[in-house]
Amino acid sequence: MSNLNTESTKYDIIVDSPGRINIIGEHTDYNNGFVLPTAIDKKIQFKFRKNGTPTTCNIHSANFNTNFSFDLNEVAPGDEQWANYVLGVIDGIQKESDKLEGFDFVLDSNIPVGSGISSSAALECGVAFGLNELFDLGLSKIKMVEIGQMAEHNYVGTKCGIMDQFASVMSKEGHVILLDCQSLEYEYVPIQIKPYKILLLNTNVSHNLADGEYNKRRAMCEGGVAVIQKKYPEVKSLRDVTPEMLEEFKEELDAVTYNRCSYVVDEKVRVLNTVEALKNNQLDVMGANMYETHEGLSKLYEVSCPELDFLVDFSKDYDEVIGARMMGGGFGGCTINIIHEDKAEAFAKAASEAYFEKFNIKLTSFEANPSGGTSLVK
Ligand code: GAF
Repeated sequence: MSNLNTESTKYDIIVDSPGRINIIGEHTDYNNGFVLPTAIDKKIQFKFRKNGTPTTCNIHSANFNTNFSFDLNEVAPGDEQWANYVLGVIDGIQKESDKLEGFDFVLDSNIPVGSGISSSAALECGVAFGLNELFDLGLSKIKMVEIGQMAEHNYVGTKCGIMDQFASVMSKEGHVILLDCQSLEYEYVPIQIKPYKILLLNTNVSHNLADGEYNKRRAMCEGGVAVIQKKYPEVKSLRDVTPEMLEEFKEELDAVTYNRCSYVVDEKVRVLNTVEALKNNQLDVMGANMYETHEGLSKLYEVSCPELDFLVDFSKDYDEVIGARMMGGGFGGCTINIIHEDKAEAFAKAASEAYFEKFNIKLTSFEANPSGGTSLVK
């Protein structure tokens, strides 16, 4: 373990595992709806090697400058949160295969943690992908995606949907993925938006109610479905509910549950509409839908925060921004902005100044380029 992180150490394989953005379709994945994500050019790089022991594993995070060791026979959630993502993946792999032996890996990331571009899925999927290669486990890509998702449920406690892990593993450069989270059927849609580009503004806040509130949103949606099912037993999730059907339950559902369900039901329509717009190069329609999504996430689903709302409102004064919204689980992280390439720098600078003046927090910004999924570098 002593030389785990030195340049001279020999590694067997190198894996890149990316973070993701999502054009539209937020909080729809666990409601069996549609999403439109892609991996981006921000990633975690892993170097793996077998260490010749039967069960000892050592990992090193260059970002946290921390080591963590464990035994393959004693895998369980612990106090070290970042390691739990890894341990959850090991647990999932061991349910599928008995071929794991002792290994070491180091990881180095340029994904800003807590920015809503899913460094956690990149971590889970990179570990699953790397160990699959290292030990020739024969796991399919979908199996790795599912193992990553279950690690988050069982070892971290977030009952997430499948979008982040799917995007991290399955993405294709220059495309977004229209994913049906019910059937897992998907379509690669080219994202040709020149002269516009995708700019992320990172609030650099991460309000810590995120995990508990996320699980509460999911439970509320399921509660709404349970009520609707009494009249419509064929409804299995909010995916199956139309706006007209939901309207029938306006009195019966409490106002908060009704609002949550209403956002999800409308978002399904917006995603499909946005895909058509993208295919027909109607970027103004795509942008308008993104603003509507933000409104729904902020007022009905209540997963935004003052910092995100401020940045989205700020963008509305700029004609060069055709769409903006909060992205990911919410309560902090980034806004995604579709902006004319000639104006991106000036807009980011103005947003940064206004944001600092309002919140006394430094805004960071970066361009996001749709990229390929988890891959073997060597
Ligand atoms: C988080 C979750 F991990 C995803 O599954 C998804 O629900 C997203 O929030 C909201 O769309 O990133």
